[in-house]
Amino acid sequence: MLQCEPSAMNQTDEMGVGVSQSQFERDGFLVLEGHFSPHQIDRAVSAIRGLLDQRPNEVVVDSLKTGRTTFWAQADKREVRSFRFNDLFLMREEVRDLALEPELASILGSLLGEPPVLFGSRNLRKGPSETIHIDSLYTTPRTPHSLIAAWIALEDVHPEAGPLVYYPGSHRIPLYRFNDGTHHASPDEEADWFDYVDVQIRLRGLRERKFMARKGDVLIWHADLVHGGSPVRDLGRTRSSMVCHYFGESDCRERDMDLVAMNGGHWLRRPRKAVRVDPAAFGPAFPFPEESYLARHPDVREAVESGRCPSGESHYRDLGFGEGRGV
Ligand SMILES: O=C(O)CCC(=O)C(=O)O
Ligand SMILES: [Fe+2]
Repeated sequence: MLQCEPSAMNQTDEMGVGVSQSQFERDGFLVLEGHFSPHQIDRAVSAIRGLLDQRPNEVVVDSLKTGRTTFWAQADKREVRSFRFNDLFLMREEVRDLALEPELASILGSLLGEPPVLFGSRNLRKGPSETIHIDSLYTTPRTPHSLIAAWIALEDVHPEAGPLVYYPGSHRIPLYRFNDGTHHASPDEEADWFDYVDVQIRLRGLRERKFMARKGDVLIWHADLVHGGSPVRDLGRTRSSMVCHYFGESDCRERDMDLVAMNGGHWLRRPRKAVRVDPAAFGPAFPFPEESYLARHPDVREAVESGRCPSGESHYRDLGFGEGRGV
């Protein structure tokens, strides 16, 4: 069900996508209240739990405590709440069934003006206490604005559990230009971006809003909407959620990406996120992912095939790790 802002509603078309679209253009977000039934959510959650219990080698996590990216199979599983689980959509169709559920895919398609391509998903059991940002700072789409996100509540959100916060209308703040001339964040200028946005928010009188979601609710936001995870006040509370990011189809076609059609949209078949761990992490219990390393680094494959290098693993140990390559 589409929930419109009271001012955007009228008696004839309060549920119409046309109205929601104008609300999205005006405010940069859209709430779909009760979009998923408890059964739909539980099905995905139990598939995810099953996957994580198996600890397969391809699941990659980011630590919320240290920011380090590593393999879930090598992480401390008692700390399950302290990790962000990347791209489970690549491994489980139940995750794709939520992210590209037909009605959601159709709404995302209307807002983007073309079919959505699911390229990333992140699952969290806890609020990430993330500072405010816009997604296009880090994942800068080829065509400006051709990026959209959907945040799905996998349980009711408690006010002390670090609800997602966002600033309605902030997507209209002109994009900040970094010293290299792009809109892509450069790490040593992030503080400048923050100062710029802080001033813009105050000048425009924009106000923070919290997404007090119920299980099954969805918040869709624009590539340039300012948002983040508010601080978790009660560390014992979970805030189970899944956030999905989508590009517009044409940008992906231009880059010749491998798209799999689904429900009027697509998901991107791509390698899992790269990991840079000490070569000592690999051994009999966790073999080096030879094939994915060679696929990620065609120059290494070429060196192995021509006999200049014995294997991808030896390349990583002797050179690749030092060169900052990912596995
Ligand atoms: O879940 C959150 O609190 C924030 C997630 C987010 O900003 C993102 O994944 O883009
Ligand atoms: Fe974000």
